[in-house]
Order: sequence, then C-alpha cells, then structure tokens
Amino acid sequence: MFDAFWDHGIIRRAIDQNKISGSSLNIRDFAEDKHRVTDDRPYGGGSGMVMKPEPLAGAIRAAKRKCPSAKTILLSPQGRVFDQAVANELAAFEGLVLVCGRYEGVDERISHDLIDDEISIGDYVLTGGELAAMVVIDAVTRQIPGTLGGEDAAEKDSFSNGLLEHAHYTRPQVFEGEAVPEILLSGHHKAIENWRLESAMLRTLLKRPDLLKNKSLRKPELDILKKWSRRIEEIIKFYHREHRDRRE
Ligand code: 4FV
Repeated sequence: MFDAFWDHGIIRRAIDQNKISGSSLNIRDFAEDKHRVTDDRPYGGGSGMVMKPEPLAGAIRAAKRKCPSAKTILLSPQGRVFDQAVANELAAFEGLVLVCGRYEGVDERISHDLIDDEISIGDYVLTGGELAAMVVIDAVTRQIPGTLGGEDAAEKDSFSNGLLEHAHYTRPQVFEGEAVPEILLSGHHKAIENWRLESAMLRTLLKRPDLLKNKSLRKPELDILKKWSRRIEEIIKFYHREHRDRRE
C-alpha cells in the first residue's frame, strides 16, 4: 500500500528534495518460523486473530537500527487522537517508526517495551493501521519547512491559528452566476487580510464553534466577535420594537 503513497504528490517531492525519506518494512520478513506466521489465535479464546510479538519486535528493532533516535508509534484506536498539534510535535523528531497492526490488533507485550506512543486517527475501526500511518506521515511531512513550496504555507493552515481556513476563490471571476467577493479583486491587502480573518472566524463559528471556545482570541478576532454581537443585538432590538408596535 505504501509503494503508491511514497510515489505521489508532496510526499514524492519531499523525498526527491531529501526533506524526508520513507521506507516500509514487511513484518512477515521478520517471522522466523518456516511458514513465516505473523498472527495467531487469541489466548482466552474469542474471534479474530492477534499479531504475534516476535515478528513485530524484529521489524521494530530493524527500523530502529535505521534511525536509533526515532520515536516508535503504534497506530491503534486506543491511542491519543491525532490532530494538528500532534503533527507539529511529531515533525520535531528526527525519525518515526510507525507500527501498523492488522487483524484484531497486536500482542500487548509489544506495547510494553518497544512502543513509545500510541496514536489514533479517530474513533472508528480500520482493517489495518496502514491508512492511519499514511495520514500521520502526510500531515507531519507538511509541517517540514519547504515541503509545501511557500515557506509559510503551513502557518496559514486550518488549525494553525486555532481557526478553520477562510474561503478560497480562483478564476473564473463569475461561476454559474456567482461572482468572487469584490474585496478579493481590490488589491487592498490589509482589507483582504481582514476579510479573510472574518471569513475564517465565521466558518469556525458556524462549523466548529468548539474551536472558538478553546481558542485564546487575539484583539482583531475579539473585535470581529464584538461587531457581530452588536449586529445581533440590533436585530433583536428591531424584532422587539416590531413586536411591540404590532401588539399596540
Ligand atoms: C486505527 C485507528 C485502527 C484496529 C484493528 C487496525 C485497526 C486493526 N489505527 N487509528 N482508528 N486500527 O482502527 O489508528 O488491526
């Protein structure tokens, strides 16, 4: 599954620019028995299979020999939930060994002395950890300076300032009767910057109000919220005036 992943887009370019290097080790290559078995029935009975500790341990140790300072991470639903802050944190490490489980999961003893951290990409169950590992690699690679073309591209990301991104527009200026907001054509950079901040605030308020609640607001953001609340107050006052007049 990783062959295609390493070979496309920003990941491929980051590899070509030696910003990152990536390799995938097949756990079965570390199974020492003649049938190269990597899974077995669960002790205590029950359905499904569990990944055996020996091949996993062999693979993890082989990966660590490539980068001894690497942080080993098991992708599993039991892990701490992955988000932009975790991506930023992992981008600071020299290397990551991402362990991808299959079947019901991995033998618990692997977590005891070979795993530094456990990460989940979300509260749902996948058929394997590979897709989760790709999500982590993709988000972390974007945080490495220079992988996104514009030096500051990642800073302007959703979540980087605790807000969702502002609305984006490109040509044509009018699409199926809908025009691009005039302000974006004005060349007035400060006004465009303010428009984009208000767009980001509005989208965050409507789509992810939880982000606004946990965010330390900067003055421009507070001013925007105050402006909106004044407007809402006016509407409520107008409503009451209308209602009172109708009652009288
Ligand atoms: C998962 C997740 C996930 C659990 C059993 C693979 C599966 C199977 N990994 N975030 N959610 N893993 O569902 O990271 O082995």
